[in-house]
Amino acid sequence: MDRRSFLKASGAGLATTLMGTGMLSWTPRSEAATISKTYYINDGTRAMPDGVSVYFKSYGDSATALSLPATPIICQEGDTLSITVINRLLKTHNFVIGGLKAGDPPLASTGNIASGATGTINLAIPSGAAGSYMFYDNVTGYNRFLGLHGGLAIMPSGSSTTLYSGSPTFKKQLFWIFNDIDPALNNAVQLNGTIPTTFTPRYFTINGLSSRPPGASGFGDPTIDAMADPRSKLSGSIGDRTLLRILNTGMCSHSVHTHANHMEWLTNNGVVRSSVWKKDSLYLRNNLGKIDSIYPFSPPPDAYPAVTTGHFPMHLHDEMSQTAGGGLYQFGSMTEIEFI
Ligand SMILES: [Cu+2]
Repeated sequence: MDRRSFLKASGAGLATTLMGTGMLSWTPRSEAATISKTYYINDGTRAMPDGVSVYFKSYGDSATALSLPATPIICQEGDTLSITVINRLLKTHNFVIGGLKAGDPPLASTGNIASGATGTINLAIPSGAAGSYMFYDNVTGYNRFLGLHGGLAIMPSGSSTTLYSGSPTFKKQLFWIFNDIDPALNNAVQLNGTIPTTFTPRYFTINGLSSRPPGASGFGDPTIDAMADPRSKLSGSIGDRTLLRILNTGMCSHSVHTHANHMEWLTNNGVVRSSVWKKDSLYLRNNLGKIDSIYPFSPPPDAYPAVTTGHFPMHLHDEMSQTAGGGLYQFGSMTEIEFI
């Protein structure tokens, strides 16, 4: 087996085991249920594309394993969310769910969780709340992009194919959570130093990873390379319409650009759009911006001769976000779109 085949084979094996934290799997129910999840607020370091080790905090699945972003939660309207958050760190933290719709409590929160303490949320999901949400820490303005964030998907009751009642339908769904990292901030938090008043990002991630071009260390490794990460990569055949739940935890606005197909643009910052536009680039607002769109997996309309398979990128059309360490091009927020 040559190196390329080996990387493909090992990638496929890992994709299977990681699927539980990647592509959202969902079986609708006719009855409500209680969805329970425990997160551990922890910390650790991760190597950036230029080899620099950077400090992060996360809502981990275990006491010590960093999870960037947190493992997503999926539930349906009518369910009760029962979330337990254990703070393993020395600072006070919390866990809030941003932007549940009007008529709900505007912000579901554990309240402050002191060092070593446990916080809980017990929240009945009302009808009409179907959509995509970010949960995060807002004890400080920066804990969110230090890594304490994740996605919550609320499905319409009984549906596995719609974002909201009457929406265009999809077959698969996943989160794309974008973040921007200024190591000066992360280092200051790690060292308990003075928090910088400026923010100059050097690294850009999708679901906690940045991409690696061919030949770079980690290329093709789904635990390192965002192009191969099953949590991010779009892989489908013609007709495998995929819902993209796009969240921006970072401080930079972005231009999300897909190749081969335009996206069907369903929502903007939590509001259902009055008509569905087809766009190849979508403006993603900074600081909790969010978009839902469907990647239709239609035959690429501009290909000549016509094709139904191939490999294409999703990248951000703001050029800074394709770099790392201030200039390493193609080490930024990208992933692969694979027509199989
Ligand atoms: Cu492009």
